[in-house]
Amino acid sequence: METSLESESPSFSQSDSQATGRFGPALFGAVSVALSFGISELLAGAIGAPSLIQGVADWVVDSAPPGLKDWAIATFGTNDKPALLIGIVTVGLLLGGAVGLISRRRLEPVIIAFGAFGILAATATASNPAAGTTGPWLIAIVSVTLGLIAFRWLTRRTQTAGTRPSGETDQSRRSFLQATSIGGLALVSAGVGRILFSSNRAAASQQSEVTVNPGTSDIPVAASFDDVEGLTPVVVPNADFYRIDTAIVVPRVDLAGWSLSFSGMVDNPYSINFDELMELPMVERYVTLSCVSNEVGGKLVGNARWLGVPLKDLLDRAGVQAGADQLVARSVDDFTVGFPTAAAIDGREALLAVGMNGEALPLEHGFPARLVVSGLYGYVSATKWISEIELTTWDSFDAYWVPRGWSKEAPIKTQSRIDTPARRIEPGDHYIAGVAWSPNVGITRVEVEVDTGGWRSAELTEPLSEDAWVQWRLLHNFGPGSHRIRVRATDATGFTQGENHVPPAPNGAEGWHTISVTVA
Ligand SMILES: Nc1nc2c(c(=O)[nH]1)N[C@H]1C(S)=C(S)[C@@H](COP(=O)(O)O)O[C@H]1N2
Ligand SMILES: [Mo]
Repeated sequence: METSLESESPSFSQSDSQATGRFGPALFGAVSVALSFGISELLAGAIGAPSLIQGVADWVVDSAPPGLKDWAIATFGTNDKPALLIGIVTVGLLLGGAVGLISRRRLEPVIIAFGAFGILAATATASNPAAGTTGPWLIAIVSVTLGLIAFRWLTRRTQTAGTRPSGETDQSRRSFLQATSIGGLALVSAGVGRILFSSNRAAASQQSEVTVNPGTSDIPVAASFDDVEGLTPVVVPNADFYRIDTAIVVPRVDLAGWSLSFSGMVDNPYSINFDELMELPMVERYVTLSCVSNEVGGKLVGNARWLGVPLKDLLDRAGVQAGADQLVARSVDDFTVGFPTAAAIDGREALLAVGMNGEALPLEHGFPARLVVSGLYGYVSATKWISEIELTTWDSFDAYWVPRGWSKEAPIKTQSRIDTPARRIEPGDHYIAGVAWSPNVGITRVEVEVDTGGWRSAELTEPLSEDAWVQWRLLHNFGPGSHRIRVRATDATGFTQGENHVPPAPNGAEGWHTISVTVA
C-alpha cells in the first residue's frame, strides 16, 4: 500500500512556509481530530447514544485513581464533568497536532493514531451498559474515517501546490481557509449533535409524563427564615439541588422496560415494574442528602421532600434471610452502593423514592426511582436509576467507591454551614445565617462566634423532621474592620462538632465552617 506522502510531493517543505507555516501539519492534525469529534457528536445525537468523548470521559471517571475524583470535585465542584469533557477535547486536539507534525511525510502514524483512538474510544464507550455495542463502533468508524479523509485532503492539497513555486502564498492561505472550514464543519456538527441529543432524549423520556401524587400527606409545611438574604432555602428546588454521580450521560430509562428486582439472600426473589410500584402505599418525607466529598462549608448537600415506598415494605415481601447483613443496590449504569441491611429496617426513613419536591424524579436525580436513606452519605445509599436490590453478606461484596479508597460504612457527620453575610458588608446589623444538618439524628443547637467574642446560640427554624436540616440565624452588629465568623452545631445525641479539620476522604469532612468578612 502506498501511504508515503513524501513520494507524491518531494517539495513538501518548500510550500510549508506562510500562513499555515511550519505548524501547518499540526493545524491539519488538530482540525482533523476536531472533525472526528464533531462527527462523533453529530452521530451520537442522531442515534441518542453517548459520543466517543463521553465514552472516554465515562471510562476516565471509572478508572481514575482514587484521589483524582476528590481533586476534581474540590477544584471544579459540580462542574467536574464539563471540565473533564473540555480536558479530553483539549488533549485530543493537542495529540492531533502532534501526530500531524510527526506525520508530515507519512500517513501511517495518522492512520495508526486515529485508528487506535477509534478502537479505544469505542471500547470505552461500549463498556457503558447504557450505550449499546453497535452504536459506539459505528460512530467510531465513521468519525475516524472522516477525520482521516480530512487530514489527507488538507495535506495533499498543500503538497500539490508546493510543486508550483509561485503559488506558495496563495496555497498556504487556501490551506488555512480549508483548515478553517473543516474546523467550522466540526463545530457545526458538534453543535447540531448536541441539539439533536437533548431533543432526542427529552422526547424519549417519559419523566415529564409521570405525575407523582402523595394523596393525603401529613407532612409539615417548611418553616423558613424568608427574610434572610442569601440563605439556602429549607427545601432546595430540584433545579438547584446538587448533583453528583459517575454518569457522563444521564441514563435515560425506558419505563416500559424498567423493573427493580430483589435478589440474593431472600426467600421470594421478585421484580416490580413502574406501574406496580406506583400502586403501592407511599409516604412523603423531608430528608437531607449529603455527598461525602462535601468540604466543610461546601454545597454538595441539599434537603428535599421525597415521595416513595418504604424500603422495609419491599424487603418484607422479599423475605430477607438471616445473615443477609448487607443491602447492595445497583443502577442501570452499573453503579453500586452497599449499606447495612439494618439501616433499611431499623425505623429510619429509608425510601425507594419516585418523587422529589412534588414532581417525578428529575432525570439527573434518578428517574424513575432511587434510594434515599436518612443518615447515610449518598455514595453508600442513594442509588439513582436503580435496577436491582441484592441482599448479601457484609464481607462478600464491596460497592463502587469502596475499592477506590472510601469507607465501607459512612454515616453522615453532623455539620453546619454559614451562607451569609457576604464577604464585604457595610457596618451595622446583619444576619449571620446558614444551615445545619445531622440526618436521622436532628440538630438541637447551633452556635456562632464572631472574632473571639464567645459562642452565642443562634435561632433555629422548627425542624421538619430529624432527617432534615434546619436553618439558623443570629443578628449581629458589625463594626468596621475584618471579622472572623465560625459556626458549630450540636446534634440530638448531645455531640458538638469539633474544631479539628478533617478532609472528606475517606468518610466525610469535619471541622467548623469559618469565614472572614470585611466591614467598611
Ligand atoms: N446510579 C448512581 N447513583 C448514585 C451515584 C452514582 O454515581 N450513580 N452517586 C451517589 C452519590 S456519590 C451521591 S452524593 C448522590 C447524589 O445524589 P443527587 O445527585 O441526587 O444529589 O447520588 C448517589 N447515587
Ligand atoms: Mo457523593
